Amino acid sequence: MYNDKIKEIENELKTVFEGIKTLNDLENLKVLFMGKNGKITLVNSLIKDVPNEEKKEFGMKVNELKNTFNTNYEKIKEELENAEINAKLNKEAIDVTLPGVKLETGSAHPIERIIESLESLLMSMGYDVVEGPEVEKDLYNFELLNLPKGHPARDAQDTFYIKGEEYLLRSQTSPVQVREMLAGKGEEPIRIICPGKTYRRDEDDATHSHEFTQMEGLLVDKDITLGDLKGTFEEIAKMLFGKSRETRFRPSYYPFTEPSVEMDISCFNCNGKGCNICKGTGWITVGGAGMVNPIVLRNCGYDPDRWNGFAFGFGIERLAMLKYGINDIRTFYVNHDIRMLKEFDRREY
Ligand code: 2NL
Repeated sequence: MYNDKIKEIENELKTVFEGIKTLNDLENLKVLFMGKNGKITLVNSLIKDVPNEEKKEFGMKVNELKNTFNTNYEKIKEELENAEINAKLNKEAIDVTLPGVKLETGSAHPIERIIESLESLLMSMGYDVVEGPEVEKDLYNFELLNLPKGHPARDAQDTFYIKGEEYLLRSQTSPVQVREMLAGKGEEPIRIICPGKTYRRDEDDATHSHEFTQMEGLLVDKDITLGDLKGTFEEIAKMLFGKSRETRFRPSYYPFTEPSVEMDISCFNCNGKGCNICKGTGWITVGGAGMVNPIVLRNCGYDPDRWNGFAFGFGIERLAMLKYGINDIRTFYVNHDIRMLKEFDRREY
């Protein structure tokens, strides 16, 4: 009777694993045979009714049942787990021969490239970069810079005035420097560069835009000379247009500097021999500068008997046009096609 029970389970164990397709099925099977009310567990509990002389053999047979179950269980479990992993690997397989997805990256605008290269050079020379508002007071943009009312350069024809005469769109970045001097209260030396947008009521054409970009520099200290300005300009010229550039100053006029100069570089195209880029002169004007007019120093709170300094200004579009060989200023403002910007990625800066 006990032996029949054992035989029955023994037979069952021969086929019962065949139908198992998932780990879940396998666990259910384990409960069915080895669980608290499992078939093998129940048969095992019959041992108390087995006559003493048969107990040993009965025990061995039940153990055999357990071993058979466990051996099969472990084997099937391993197979199912392997199958599961293989299925997962197949599903997640990566075809390394497929073409990649190209990531589009941005690219700096040529105007920004020039600004950044000037900033990094001048910062290495101890200058701070300072920015200011584009809507300015007439006082800071003109009046304190020795451009009194009635001066031709502040003609309403050339300036965007805003509601009356007190406010305007700045026509240069100098008001930022005026603000710095006023903040310095005639006591602090100043060494700053001021990049930013400026506005003039120009007709737009190949070389003029009503909105353009300037970078001015201002240095105020003691016993500064035109020679200091020349050395500074030389560094800028070589950095932008190459080590073999020569520089020269030509006399000029600005109301805010005295004396005033035009800053020229030897032509990078013909090396000074004369070509169509330098219009046969061998020289190219790249900016203006001068010693800060004592009137401007006094207007801004600096005693011109104790302080002096120089200031310079560059039109960034003009520098970029020269440097990159662009002949129409409007190139910078239209067609912001990444392919146009990418052209400049191949260049040094
Ligand atoms: C040019 C010429 C120049 C200045 C800008 C300046 C500023 C202060 C005082 C004195 Cl606060 N001067 N700026 C001086 C000379 C020339 O710019 O051709 N810019 C594109």
